[in-house]
Amino acid sequence: MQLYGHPFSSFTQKALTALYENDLPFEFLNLSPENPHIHAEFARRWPIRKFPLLVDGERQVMEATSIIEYLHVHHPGPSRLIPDDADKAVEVRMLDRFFDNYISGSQQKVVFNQLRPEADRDPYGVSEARTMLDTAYAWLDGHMAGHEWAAGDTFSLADCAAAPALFYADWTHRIDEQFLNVHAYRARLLKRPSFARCVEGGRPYRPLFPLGAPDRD
Ligand SMILES: N[C@@H](CCC(=O)N[C@@H](CS)C(=O)NCC(=O)O)C(=O)O
Repeated sequence: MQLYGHPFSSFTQKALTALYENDLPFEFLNLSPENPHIHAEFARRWPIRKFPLLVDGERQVMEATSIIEYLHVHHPGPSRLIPDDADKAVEVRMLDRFFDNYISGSQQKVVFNQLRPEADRDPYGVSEARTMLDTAYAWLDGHMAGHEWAAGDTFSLADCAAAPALFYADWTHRIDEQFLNVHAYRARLLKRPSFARCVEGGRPYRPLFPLGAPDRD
């Protein structure tokens, strides 16, 4: 297998977490600027140019969630990221959508806005995104009471989404101190060996963080 992505990209880290969970062999194709040939092949394969992208022989899978679903079906391992129980799987997929849409999506809005020329910035959109993050943190704090992982006591697809989402969201829009369950969950995610490996892989790129990476984590 080959994974196109960037070590500092949150959605790449989501897919990497799943690959590392089951110790799956793959080649990482780093979409960093010094690899123009990798960029060219990636753009040919996926004109939308959002990464990660997984290639497995003849098969190509885009979207981090779909990559994790694909790995679950075709390369299963001891870490079962989607529960066999169909109803529990609904919960996992629902929470995966929560982390992508309301935490990662909102934090990306703030970061991408910062990368725009001053005249093209969208303060209204940023303010909406920050409000959404506060609302999402508050909901998550209640949800995580008594939970070790997002969908209960087993690490899942939802936690692969949550790890980079909360890692970067806290840098972008600090999780209020009152949300103790969210802080504790984020700390657990950062200690999970699969995600800790992603954090280490992205560390050299921290100077690229447009809002300035904090001196922690
Ligand atoms: N819905 C996509 C989102 C992927 C995404 O937003 N990737 C970012 C990196 S974290 C990206 O490709 N950024 C490059 C760009 O927008 O040009 C997924 O779940 O994989």
